[in-house]
Amino acid sequence: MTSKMFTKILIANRGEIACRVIKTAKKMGILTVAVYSDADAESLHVHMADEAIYLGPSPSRESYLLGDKVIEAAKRTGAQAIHPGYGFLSENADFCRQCAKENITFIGPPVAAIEAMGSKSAAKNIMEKANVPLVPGYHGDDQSEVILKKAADDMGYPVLLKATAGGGGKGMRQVWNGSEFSEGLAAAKREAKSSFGDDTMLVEKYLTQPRHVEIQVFCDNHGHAVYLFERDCSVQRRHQKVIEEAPAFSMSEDLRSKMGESAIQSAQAIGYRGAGTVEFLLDVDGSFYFMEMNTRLQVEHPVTEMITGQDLVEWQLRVAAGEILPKTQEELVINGHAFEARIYAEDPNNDFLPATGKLTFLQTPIESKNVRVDTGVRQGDEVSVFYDPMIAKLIVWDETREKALQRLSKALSEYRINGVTTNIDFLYNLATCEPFAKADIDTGFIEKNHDLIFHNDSQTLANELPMAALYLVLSQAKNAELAAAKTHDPHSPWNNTNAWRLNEASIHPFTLSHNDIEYQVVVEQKRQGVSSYYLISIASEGAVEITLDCQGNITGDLLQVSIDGYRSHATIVHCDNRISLYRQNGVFNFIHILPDCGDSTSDDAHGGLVAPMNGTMVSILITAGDLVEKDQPLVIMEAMKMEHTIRAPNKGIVDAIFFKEGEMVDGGAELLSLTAEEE
Ligand code: MV4
Repeated sequence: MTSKMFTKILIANRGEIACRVIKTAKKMGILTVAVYSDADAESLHVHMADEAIYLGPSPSRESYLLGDKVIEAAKRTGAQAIHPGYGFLSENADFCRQCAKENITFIGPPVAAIEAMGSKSAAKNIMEKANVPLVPGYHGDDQSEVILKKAADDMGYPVLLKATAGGGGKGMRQVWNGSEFSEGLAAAKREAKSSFGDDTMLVEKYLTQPRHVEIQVFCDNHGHAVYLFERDCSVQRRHQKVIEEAPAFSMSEDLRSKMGESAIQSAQAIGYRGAGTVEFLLDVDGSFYFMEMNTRLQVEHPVTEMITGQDLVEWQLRVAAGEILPKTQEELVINGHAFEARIYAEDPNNDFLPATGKLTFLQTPIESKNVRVDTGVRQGDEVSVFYDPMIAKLIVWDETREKALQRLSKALSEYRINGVTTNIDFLYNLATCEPFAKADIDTGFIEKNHDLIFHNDSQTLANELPMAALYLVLSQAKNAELAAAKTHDPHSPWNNTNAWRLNEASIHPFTLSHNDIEYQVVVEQKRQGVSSYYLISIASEGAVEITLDCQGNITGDLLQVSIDGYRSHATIVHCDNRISLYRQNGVFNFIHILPDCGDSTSDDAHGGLVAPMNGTMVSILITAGDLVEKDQPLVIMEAMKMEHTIRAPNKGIVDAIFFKEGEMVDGGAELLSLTAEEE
C-alpha cells in the first residue's frame, strides 16, 4: 500500500478535541475543515480551521451526529479524510462504512473492528479465543438460575452480575454470598430488562479493589503493532474519568510488558488499525483482566503523548495515509510522569450538576514543557446545554510523579474561571489530598476519600479581606487618575480620590460580604513622604476589630500587597460589585455592598457617595465648596436605563467632585466627597 499524505482533512467534532486535531494538522501542513452547529458558529475550532461548514441546529442529533451532512461537507470542500475525534461518530460503524463508500478515508479503525468491539460480550468471546486474560467468570448462553448459581458457587464470592447488553457500569450488581444469589439475580435481570431490553447475564469474580489500567496501542496497515505503555484511569466518578496519569504508579517492567503484549494480542485478534485502547482491570495481586477495547482516540491520550514525546494525532494521520508506524517498540521509552485533569462546568457541591453560563473571565496557567492546556473555549464563550460541559483538559508533566503532581496542583490553582461553576476546587482538593500523593488509589478512590475531597473548610480571610479592601482603594485611585488624565487640569486637587481632606485622615469605609457574612472594613490612607501606606481595620459581627499595616499596588489584574510584613499577591477579577481574589490556595469571592444610594422614586433616599453600579454621570447639581442640606440631590447617574439621584447623607460641605457630566463611572467608584457639618 503506497502512502500519500492528505492535503485536507475534515474534523467531525467540536470543542477541545477539534482544536487539538487542527493544531496537529496545521503543524503537518494539512488544510483543515471544521463543521459546526448554531451554538458553535463563533467557536474556537471554527476560527482555527481553514474552512468551516454549517451542519444545522445546536442539538447534536441535528448536527454533529448527521453522518450524511458530515460526508457532504467533506465532498463539498474536497477533504480526503475525516477525523472523528471521540464520541459523536467516532465509533459509528455505519458512518465508517459510508466514508469508505464515498472513498473518503475514515481516520480510525476498520469498520469490522468497530463492530467487533461494539458488543461487550462479543468482545470478551474474541479475547478469550486470543488467550487474552478475562476475569474468571461465566458468560455462556445457558441463563438458567441453577447454571448461573453453580458458576458463582464455583468461582467463590463475592461475584458481580453484569448485563451483557450493559456497559460503563450500568447493569452491574454485587452478590456477596450464596444466600443472596437468587434475589440478586432476579433484581439484576429486572434492571437489565428495563434498561437494555435484554436480561442476559454474565457472572464474574468481583474484584473489590481493582485499578483501571489501559494500554495505548497502535497498528499500521503493514502488520506493525506497538503499545505506547499504560495509563491509570482509576480516579473516576460514576464511570466518568476525573484525573488520569501515565505511567501507572508501581508498575513493574514485567507487568508492563505482559499487559502491553496482551493488548497487542487483543488488537491483532480483530485486525485493528490505527489508535486503540485496551482497558484492563488490575487486581491487587498484579493479575489483570480484559475489560473492553475502545476503537477511538481517548480523551486522555495527551498523558501518553507527554511521557513518550509522540503526537498521536500525527501517528493517526500517517497511518491512515498508509505510512508505517513512526516508531518501533524498541524506540518507544517512558520519560517522566504526566497527569490530566478534566476541567468541567459542573457543581461538585450539587451532585456534579452540569453548569452553563458565560465565561466572563478565563485565565489559564501559562503553558510550557510542563503544562499543556487542551481547550475549545475562550473568555466570553458560552458553556451551553447542548454538549458535554468540558471546558478543558489540563495536562502536566515532570520527571517524577511527585514533581508532576506538584505541577498539577499549582496549575489548577492558576486556572481561573468566572461566570460558570467549575470543578476546579474539587480537582485541587483531590490532587492535594494525601492518599492521592501516596498513590493509594483504586476505582473506589473518590468514594473512599469523600470527606477529604469535599471538605469545605471555612476560608480564613485574614489576608484576603484586607487585600480586597486595599484593591478597592487602589482601583478607585487608579480610575480617578485615568479620569483626571482626561480633564483639562489633570493635577487639580479636586481630581484625587484619596479622600484627602485638609487636616483630616483619608478614610475609605467598605462593606464586604463573603459567604453571606458582612465585614465592615475601613481603610485609612496614611502618607509617608511621597508614598502611601494603609491602616486597615476589620470588624464583623461578634469579632474583635483588628488593624493591619498594609501597602500594595495593582498591575493589570495582579494585586501585590504587604500586610503586616506578609508579602503576597492575588489575581483580581472585578465584575460589577463582585470581586474574586485568585490565590494559590483557591478563589475568594467577595461582594462589595454599596451604600444604599436610593433612587429617583423613593422619598427617603440616603445619599451615599459611591456609584451604585456602572453607569454615566448625567448631571451635577452642586459645585465644590457648596453647603448642602441632608438629602439634597447632589448628582444624577444613569445606569441600567434608570436615573439614580445621589443625595447628601447629611448636611455638609462639598469637598470634591470626581467625575464630569457625561463621563462613564465604575460601580463602587467614589463620585464626590463631602465633609459633614458636625465633623
Ligand atoms: C468490574 C469491577 C470489579 N470486578 N468487574 C465498571 C464499568 C466497566 N468498565 C467494568 N467495571 C467494573 N467491572 C469485576 N469482575 C469493577 C468495575 C468498576 C470500575 C472499573 C473500571 C473503572 C471504574 C470502575 C468503577 C466501578 C466499578
